[in-house]
Amino acid sequence: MAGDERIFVGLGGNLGDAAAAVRAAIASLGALPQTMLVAASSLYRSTPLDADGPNYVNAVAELRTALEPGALLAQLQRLEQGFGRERPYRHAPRTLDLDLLIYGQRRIGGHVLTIPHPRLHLRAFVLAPLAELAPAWVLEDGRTAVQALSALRDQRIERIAE
Ligand code: A4P
Ligand code: MG
Repeated sequence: MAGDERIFVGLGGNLGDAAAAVRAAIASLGALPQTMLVAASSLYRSTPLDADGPNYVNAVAELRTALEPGALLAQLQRLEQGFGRERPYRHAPRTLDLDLLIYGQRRIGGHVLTIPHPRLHLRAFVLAPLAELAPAWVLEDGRTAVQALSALRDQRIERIAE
């Protein structure tokens, strides 16, 4: 049913009960057509980076899916809408943001979809949950997720207790 590439989706939110939205969205990812939820990271609380508003709740989910990248992105955007996402301006506070971080070894360059996500290696709120699920995953610059995370100690992020 689902494909055999490892796929990672980043989740984030900083409006309303963001932890509840992220947990519900993880469950919704597992219910997408031709898709299986392989694993979900812990939830993390993080200070907004290049953005304003309340602290974020972030997490990463690993999927397997038969959906091609463009079709998966469309499903992620549909889920964002379902969670009441509005887009008044770039990096505005949001109930739920879903980013397609990694789709196996695929590299896609484009405005509508860039894979791997171009900013993932700069963000502790992505790398900490990713490192839980795939510590040895090698990023485009040759570093592992754990190595890239260790260079970002100045970014404030903490794991939320279960
Ligand atoms: N797009 C291109 N590639 C992708 C991809 N790999 N995954 C396009 C998802 N979308 C991708 O996204 C804008 C456009 O990016 C989409 O139309 C899609 O076609 P958006 O979700 O509408 O807007 P955005 O999230 O405000 O912008 P962007 O550029 O995706 O922002 P980022 O880089 O995701 O940053 N701080 C903390 N602590 N935690 C956060 O989660 N998030 C952001 C958003 C900033 N600061 C944060 C956090
Ligand atoms: Mg986004």
